[in-house]
Parts: sequence; structure tokens; C-alpha cells
Amino acid sequence: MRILNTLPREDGYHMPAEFEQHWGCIMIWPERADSWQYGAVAARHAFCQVAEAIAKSEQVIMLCSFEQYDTAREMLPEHIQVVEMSTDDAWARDVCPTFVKNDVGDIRGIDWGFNAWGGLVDGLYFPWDKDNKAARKICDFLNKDVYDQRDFILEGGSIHSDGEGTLMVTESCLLSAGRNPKLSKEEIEKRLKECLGAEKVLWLPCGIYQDETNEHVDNICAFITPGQVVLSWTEDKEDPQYEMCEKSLKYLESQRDAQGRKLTIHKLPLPQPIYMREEECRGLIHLNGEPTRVDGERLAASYVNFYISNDSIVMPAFQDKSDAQAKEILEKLFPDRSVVQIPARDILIGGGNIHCITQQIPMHK
Ligand code: KQY
Repeated sequence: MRILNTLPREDGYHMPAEFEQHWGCIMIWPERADSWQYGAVAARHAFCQVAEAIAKSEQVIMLCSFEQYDTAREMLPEHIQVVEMSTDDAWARDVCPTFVKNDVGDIRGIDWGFNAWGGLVDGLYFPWDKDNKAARKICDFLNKDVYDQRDFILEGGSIHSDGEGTLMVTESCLLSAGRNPKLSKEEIEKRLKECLGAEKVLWLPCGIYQDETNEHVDNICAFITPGQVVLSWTEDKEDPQYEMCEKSLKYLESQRDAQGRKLTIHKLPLPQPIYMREEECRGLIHLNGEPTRVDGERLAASYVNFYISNDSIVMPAFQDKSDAQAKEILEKLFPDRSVVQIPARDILIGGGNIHCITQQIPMHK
């Protein structure tokens, strides 16, 4: 593995879309006591269901700590690889490399700086040094060259690519004070284009209400093909989320992608607001005196937080009346894939969902 100080675009690399073919997927075993209630038992079952659904059509690699190796190995089927690696939590989307690909099918990783979604400004835990080293270690064991971009703070959940030159991000996240405060919006856009091989960046104004990542794009909107997106949507005008969805819709309607196409926007209903329960709060243990969830806190639930595997869409279910409708919509939009719904409240309590706990490795030579 080489550590590179050049830029992916000038080397002929770009970020493929998630709906292109994958070689595999990386996940991280949940363990952290202030993220996963009651010893992470229920979360582990949910992670196993996600891993098994993805493993039907691609290789799944589950990273875990030394302490959790035996448990993870016992709970996961043999065809899922379990690899010991230190991390601070289980957000593979955000701490694993973003993979870029060239025209002859080679892939390389990008090692972004990671500061737990905002560092000392509004980060979600401290320290985060194990997470920050994970991307490089993964490239090392996969034997893939890695671009050193550690001076630029970015998480995988804050970017989407259509694979044809268009990226999608949110202003609330990428312009947040805890990430790259010394860079202007223009400088951030330039860096994204140089690293991800893109010509156009779509800047959604915001994401999902109360999303503690400063509103990652992967909770509000996703490409389903080049030129088509799904957008989280509510009809409830009393909900603060309504205005956020409206702003995003108006913005997307006003834009064209890198190929000059107007976007087709499919609305995906949001579940009814979901709140933390008292018994769930009691199952979380404070670490380092850091705050954890409080009773009645609204969680940032969204069906858009799905993973596109080679043969399926792995999406959350929330025991909500919109579960079935959201599944049907995705079934129509992805006619060549089955849609698998996994009860995801225990992942949501951690602060994200199925997309946040997965990171695809594109198909490669
Ligand atoms: O990508 C994400 N949604 C990660 C959220 C981290 C929450 C930490 N408790």
C-alpha cells in the first residue's frame, strides 16, 4: 500500500455511485456503552441482520475489538469475515475510506480527517483517534493505495455521488463550524471535486431535524440512478421538518446535474416522529461524563438511510404506519433489487441508520 499526496481526479479516479457493482461492504461491531443501550445486545442483532442481508450478494467484513471478537464470531455466519480493529464506535460510513475508481477498474481509498462530527466545537464523543486511523488501516489490509486527506474533515455520510460527475452534500454539515472553518464554501467544493472526480456539487441547504451529524445528506436524500433522487418528505406543516424538506425540494428543482439533466425527485415519506423512551435512556451508560440521550428526545429517523447492495435495498423499519409504503416506493424505484426491511430502532438510538453503519467497496480488478 502506498500513501499518496496527489489528488484522485488528476490521477484519473472518481467516486462511483452506490448503485454500481460492489466487491464488498465494511461494517463495525457495536460496543460503545453510551451509544448502544443495554450492552448493545439488541443493536448487535440488528447489525447481524443488516450484515446477513448484504452478504447475500457481496462480501461483508465486520471489524470489531479484541474484546468482542468471540461474540461477533459466534453471532455472525461463517461467510462474514470478522477482523479485529480498534475503533471508537460503529459508524463505518463515516470512518472507513471513501473508495474511488479509475477507468481500468483499479480502486484506491481516501483517508479523510475524522473528528467525531465536529471535534471540540460540537463533536459527539472524545477521543476519536481510533476512528481517525481506521481508513488507513483498512486500505492497508485490503492492500489498496490511500490518499492522505487527513487535513480535510469529512465523513462518508456527508457525501453522495451519482458516479457521473455529480455530488450531493448539505450546507449545514459541510459548512459547520466544527469541520473545516478555515475553508470557504468555494474551497470546500474545489476539494470535493478534486478528490471525488466530480464537476458539479449539489448543496442541499439542510437535512433531517435533530440529526446530530449537522444533518448528513445520507439521511435526507439519495441518488437512485443518475438524474434521479429520493427525498425524505413530510406533509405535516406543524413539524419543523416540513420547512426543511420544502427548502431541499425547491433547491433540487432549481438545479441541473453535471450532465445537464434536470433531476427527477421521488418523495419518500418520513415515519412519524420517534422519541427516546425512559427505559432506553436507562440502558445507556455515560462515558467520560459526556451527555447521552434524554427521555423524550426526538431521533432523526428516515427511510432514506438505506444501503444499496448488489441485489437488494437494505432499509430500516420503525414499526410505523409508513413502513409498508416506503418499502413499496423503493420496490418500484429499484425493480431489479429486492427490498429488505430491518427493524432499526436500536440502530437509530445510536444516532444513525443502515447507511451510516455500512461502507461499500466498489467492484475492482
Ligand atoms: O453517521 C451517523 N449518522 C453517525 C452518527 C453518530 C452518532 C454518535 N452517537
